[in-house]
Amino acid sequence: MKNILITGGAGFIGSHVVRHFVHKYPDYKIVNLDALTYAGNLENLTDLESANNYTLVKVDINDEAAVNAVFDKYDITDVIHLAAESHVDRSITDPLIFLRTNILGTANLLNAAKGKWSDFDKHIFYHVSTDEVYGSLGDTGLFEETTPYDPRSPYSASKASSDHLVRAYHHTYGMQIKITNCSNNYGPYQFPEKLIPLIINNIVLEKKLPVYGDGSNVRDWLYVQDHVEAIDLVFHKGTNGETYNIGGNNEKQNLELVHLLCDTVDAQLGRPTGDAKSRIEFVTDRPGHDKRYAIDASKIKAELGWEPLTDVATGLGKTVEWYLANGEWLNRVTSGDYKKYYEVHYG
Ligand code: NAD
Ligand code: TDX
Repeated sequence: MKNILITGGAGFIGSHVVRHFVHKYPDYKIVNLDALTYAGNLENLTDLESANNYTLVKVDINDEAAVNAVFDKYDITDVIHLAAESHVDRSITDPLIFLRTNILGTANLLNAAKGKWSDFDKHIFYHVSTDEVYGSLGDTGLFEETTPYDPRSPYSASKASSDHLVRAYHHTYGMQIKITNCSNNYGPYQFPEKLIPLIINNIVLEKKLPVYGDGSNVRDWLYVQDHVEAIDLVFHKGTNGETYNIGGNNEKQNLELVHLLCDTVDAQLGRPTGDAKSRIEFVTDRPGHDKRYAIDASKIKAELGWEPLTDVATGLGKTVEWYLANGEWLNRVTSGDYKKYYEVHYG
């Protein structure tokens, strides 16, 4: 019997992970622990409200008593930890909340698990992390699991710290842990502070399309469902104590990606080709902007048989379709605080 605590399950990736586990494993009880910050949205999960193997608890991972109470009440057997502050730009203007949630919050969860679990062989603490912990690549090379950590933003430094803490609980206390470091995800339900949904939203609204610097920075894009399949595999079959890199094999310069998005949205909206592209604006670069991320995902392929299945053209097509069909979701998440954030960040 598994009672799995999924943290951050009301966010972008978390909601896909929760939905996947609730549907695919009816024998598991899934407890979604989420503080419902600006990035957490119950609307991402309305289809699960009637599922009888699913519960949501609104709890902050920093709240020691509340987290312990959840472990006790639901007899938590395993953790898949996604809750985090996740946006690099926000970490540059307000680092402390990233340290609190991503480092101290992770330590708090680890402590709760350590206090509750008597036989570590029977329980898994799975930590979902990012490729940004490895730093920034030049024109060549790939991040491997053995690449030394070199985080360069407050966000990536906080995620690197949390990775180290999870490994420390494995080595010091013998906790069974798994870590994955994944490249940039995209797909439905992503909050429109991140590049892809922000650009889609701005194209729809005929606003400027802000590209940092000269648009030559490279990211490796992965469709979120491919990430979810990897998490499922690593959770069930990954080796205790190991790290696996996950990547999309889809490197794109930001400008090239924005061009693709412009063409895709224009086509789906029946606007003339070139309409959106005319609104691209090169804006002040992100401080410390990592140049290039690219992943060597050969370990997870060799050990667990995982490969990304969705190419960028297909994934972007599906993503744009989803955002255009869910205009009300987009309107609601971009009202209120988002307007203030946008004004301060983009002027
Ligand atoms: P997100 O910002 O969309 O969602 C984060 C979720 O965590 C939200 O539901 C939020 O309410 C919740 N949360 C935040 N602070 C909390 C707290 N103190 N207590 C409880 N819940 C809290 O993030 P995402 O993009 O879905 O990323 C999920 C995880 O995956 C993060 O750990 C992130 O570092 C990692 N990751 C993301 C990407 C990506 O491209 N988005 C890539 C690799 C790894
Ligand atoms: O308005 C923008 N203009 C722009 O040019 C925004 C928001 C971003 N960018 C650039 C910066 C990056 O090079 O686009 C690229 C992608 O930016 P984000 O969507 O902010 O993602 P990134 O900073 O690469 O980090 C993401 O991937 C790794 C997630 O936010 C992290 O949570 C994850 O760990």
